Amino acid sequence: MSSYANRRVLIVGGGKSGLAAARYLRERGADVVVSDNRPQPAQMEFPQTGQSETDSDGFDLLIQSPGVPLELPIFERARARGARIIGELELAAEELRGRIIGVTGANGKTTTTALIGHIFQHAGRPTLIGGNIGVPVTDLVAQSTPETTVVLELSSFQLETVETFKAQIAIVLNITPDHLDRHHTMARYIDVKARLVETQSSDGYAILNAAEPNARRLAGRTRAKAVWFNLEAPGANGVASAGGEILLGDAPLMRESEIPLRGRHNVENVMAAAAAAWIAGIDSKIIAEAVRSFPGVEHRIEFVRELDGVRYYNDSKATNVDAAEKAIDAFPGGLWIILGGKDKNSDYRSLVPRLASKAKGVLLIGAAAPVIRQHLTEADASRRKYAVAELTDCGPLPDGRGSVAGGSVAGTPSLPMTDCDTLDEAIRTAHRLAAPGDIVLLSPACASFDQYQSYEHRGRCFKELVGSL
Ligand code: UMA
Repeated sequence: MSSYANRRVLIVGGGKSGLAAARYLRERGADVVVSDNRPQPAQMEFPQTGQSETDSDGFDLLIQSPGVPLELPIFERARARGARIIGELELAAEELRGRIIGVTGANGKTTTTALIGHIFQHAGRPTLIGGNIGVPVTDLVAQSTPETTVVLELSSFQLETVETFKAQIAIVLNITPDHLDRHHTMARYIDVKARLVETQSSDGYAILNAAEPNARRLAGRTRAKAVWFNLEAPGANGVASAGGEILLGDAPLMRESEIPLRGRHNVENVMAAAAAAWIAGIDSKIIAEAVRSFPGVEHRIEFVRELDGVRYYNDSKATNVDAAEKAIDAFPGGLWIILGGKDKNSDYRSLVPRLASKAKGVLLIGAAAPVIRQHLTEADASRRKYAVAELTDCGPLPDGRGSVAGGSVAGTPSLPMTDCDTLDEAIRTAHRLAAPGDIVLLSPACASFDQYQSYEHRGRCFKELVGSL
């Protein structure tokens, strides 16, 4: 008999993850109730309750959905009386079989997860893919066997409650600021991400980005063997890139130019995925073949359409500043970039140097538009002041550049920003203003929840609107 038989379990958050956990527990005989802070459909298959402090009374096991913060009073009270609080990942861990590859990072984890799945499938290995990528981990349990490779994209929200979950191969791509509205400090965000490697044992492998300090430092927090990938400097014991060639240890894998995805950050994703396949004993020819045939991930610098010589790209998955920077880096210039959505206490100032050199226009949408405008205006003003200082140092130029006129600098134009409110208006504005050769890029640097159900929903809307131009 399952240890959950007749046990009362409260699922907190009745979304994709919560309902999968509820069904999983019901199949094991548990008495499940779902708590949500929004009214649920009348035909909801489970008994429901609200999300006030006392709604967890009488339950000694609570399953937290990824999007529900652990600091809610409903959890505080349950915790105070000794109830167990775990996430859906930890729930699944008990029965999940096979070799588990866990992928985390602020950015690149969806692409890397999908690519690892693609390589293992190409190599004929039985493979399951899930986690934050959109498939709850409990939904994979029934299909998993000791021979399966289970590739999991894991967000900080999912790792927050990990106790016994253990990845044989863990990948940490990068830990740059994200979700600070939820985790509050960078230190806390790093601690949560570190759970992925902290639970590994000494026969496991931690694939870490040697070029990213926060990921690199996790080598000191794991018992697993560190395997490095490094875009910036070749090194022993890992995957490197030298002279445009990716190397597995000392052996060439493929040329960077053969990767069918835009952007240097995707070279890192390929290196990390190749390291996982290499550890699993997949032949390097098969790895390279699979990378070459990888179709990419929807909503990630996804080409949508060319119209009147203007190319439109959907990067709705760029829900933080670092991801948007990587997307900007992937293009040579001529950008009309759409920024905005739901702010996550982010700092948008670091976008300015890239925008100043590559953007023809910044189109602001959603609830975050005022804060983005404020940050970009401030950083742009100091950029232009700095440019004045530099020009003045060199003496005035013959064409008058370097002189200050009315508080602005001739030759150092300010960043052109337009408030568009909605995606629809932003696309129509870009369509009106863009010239042949330009790029219209939705890479919003924000979550989607102010105007959309998810980043996927926002990306689909973008594609539909662009399709209807
Ligand atoms: N809810 C509450 N109380 C709250 C907040 C939400 O009751 O305080 C309820 C909502 O009303 C809703 C439900 O919780 O009914 C939503 O639950 P959820 O936000 O945990 O979302 P799920 O539908 O369960 O989807 C989750 C992940 N969502 C989040 O982490 C926000 C999905 O990742 C994941 O694909 C899915 O589980 C399956 O594992 C999405 C995501 O945005 C893609 N992830 C973040 C990201 O990538 O940046 C981390």
